[in-house]
Amino acid sequence: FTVKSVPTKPIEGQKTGTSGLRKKTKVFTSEHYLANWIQSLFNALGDEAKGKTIGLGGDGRYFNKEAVQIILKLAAGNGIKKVVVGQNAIMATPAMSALIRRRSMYGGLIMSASHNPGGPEEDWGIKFNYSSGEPAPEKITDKIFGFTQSIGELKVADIPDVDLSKVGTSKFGSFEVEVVDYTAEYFATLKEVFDFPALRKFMTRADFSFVFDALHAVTGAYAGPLFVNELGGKPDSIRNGVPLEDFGGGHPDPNLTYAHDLVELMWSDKAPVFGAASDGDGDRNMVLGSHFFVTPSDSVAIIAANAQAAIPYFKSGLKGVARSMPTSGALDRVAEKLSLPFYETPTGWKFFGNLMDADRCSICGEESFGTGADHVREKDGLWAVLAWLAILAHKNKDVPEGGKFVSVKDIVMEHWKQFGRNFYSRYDYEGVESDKADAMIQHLETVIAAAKKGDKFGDYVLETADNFTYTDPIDGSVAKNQGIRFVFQDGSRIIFRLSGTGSAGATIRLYIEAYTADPALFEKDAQDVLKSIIGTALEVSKLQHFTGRDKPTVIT
Ligand code: VG1
Ligand code: CO
Repeated sequence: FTVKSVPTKPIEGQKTGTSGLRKKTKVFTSEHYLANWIQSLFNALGDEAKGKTIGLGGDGRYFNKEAVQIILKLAAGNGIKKVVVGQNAIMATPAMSALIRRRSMYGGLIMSASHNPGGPEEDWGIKFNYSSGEPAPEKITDKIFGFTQSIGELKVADIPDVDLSKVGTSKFGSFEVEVVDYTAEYFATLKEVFDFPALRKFMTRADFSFVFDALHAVTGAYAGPLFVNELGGKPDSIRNGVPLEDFGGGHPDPNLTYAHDLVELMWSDKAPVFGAASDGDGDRNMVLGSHFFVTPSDSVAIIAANAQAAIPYFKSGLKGVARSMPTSGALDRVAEKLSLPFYETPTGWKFFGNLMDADRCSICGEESFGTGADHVREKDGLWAVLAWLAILAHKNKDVPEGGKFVSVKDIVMEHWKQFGRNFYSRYDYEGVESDKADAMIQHLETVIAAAKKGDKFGDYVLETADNFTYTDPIDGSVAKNQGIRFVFQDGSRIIFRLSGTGSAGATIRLYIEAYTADPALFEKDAQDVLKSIIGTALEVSKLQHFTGRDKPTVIT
């Protein structure tokens, strides 16, 4: 094939956020928008990527079918030797991470805007992962952004569109495209982590029942093969299991607001023992028991506390654990009890990769429904569901069928009894005008600059207030301005940060946490317990004054 040089001009604003480049689909479909970013990526990678193999796939959203062909032509034009693509361009984020690792590929591209809605009027996105399967670090995403500002040429191979509907290899001169079963490598990795026969035995107990809601997103392509074919679950335990280009019009975000069908079922008379959901690209998870919600911050703590006993991959113990800064301190208490190295990182999975590559972290999580481990370098929704199944199986191993079944709620209550409860909530204010959000953060900067240890904030006494800075213990890189935090003397916290995954305007996130060791409070509603500290947060930030908002868009 020949490579055409197509002239182009820089397009403003192609800066990667928390997780890849996300914009309105209409922006991505405008002339050269996607091609410019992909070309800039190859420019940033330089000669290092030439002759290498990369992966490519996505969450099945609208525009992926066109995008995959644009990317293949640019890959060939830029000297990539081979691209491994999931059948029908499908590949969940953690599955891509597993694929890169198992095949020792140079990297991989994921076409997804994750939990953001999809369709012509909604969002599209793209992210690049490196050779250990981890999201590209900031030093590379900054470099890509640099190239987007000076780009003048696209290198496009004149190869035909590739048929991605059948598994197999197509050759175009020196360039190759291999279409693969998107479950194969991923499931092989999951089988190294969990005891599948034991999980199958548990799943088929008469006193166990289960539903998984794929929210019409990418895990719909994995749930049947995994939970039904591999683990013996009933076919009707999979809900919204067909991936759709617009996710059926919903937000593919597994939380109490957007996964409402599942929530309704789990709080009904017909509630199964265990319910779970995943997001657009399969890296997030929500875990529910009958009439019970497990917060993601508790989930990672409980998985870490039980991993060694319940999950074969961790049988010799954990190397360490990590959480993002706004995630509750529940994991900290587990780390302390188990004497494990513990790390607090900025929001976004890219900060966990270095710790894992250096063998310092086995399990990590975020409050935003992200939980994962070092079997891959992304958060992993199905892994989290299997981890909970493994813990349930372990806790019930001596309970005869029809005996006193240990439920999700029992496991969480037991955990709180041992460690105390970190009450937690996040308020999101979506679609705020950027200058108003910036003005509020500016105001908070002046508040923390003046704040001193011992100051009273409502019912709370300040320990420290700052804008979180992270120094990576492995490579020494520094990430500044990662969120305004007020840490109080009893461990309670108020945190403000702006989202880095939106496609328009600003989203303010307010994270609130209050700790209690008093068992009498454990069953209280988090919103009631947190009422006073939330009031303090709104007062301190003057949020309503700056944004005009008197209530959040989403509460999780
Ligand atoms: C959000 C979450 C963050 C998560 C990121 C990507 O980022 O807060 O914890 O890692 O989304 O998740 P932000 O910058 O909007 O707060 V996913 O599943 O959308 O890739
Ligand atoms: Co996601």
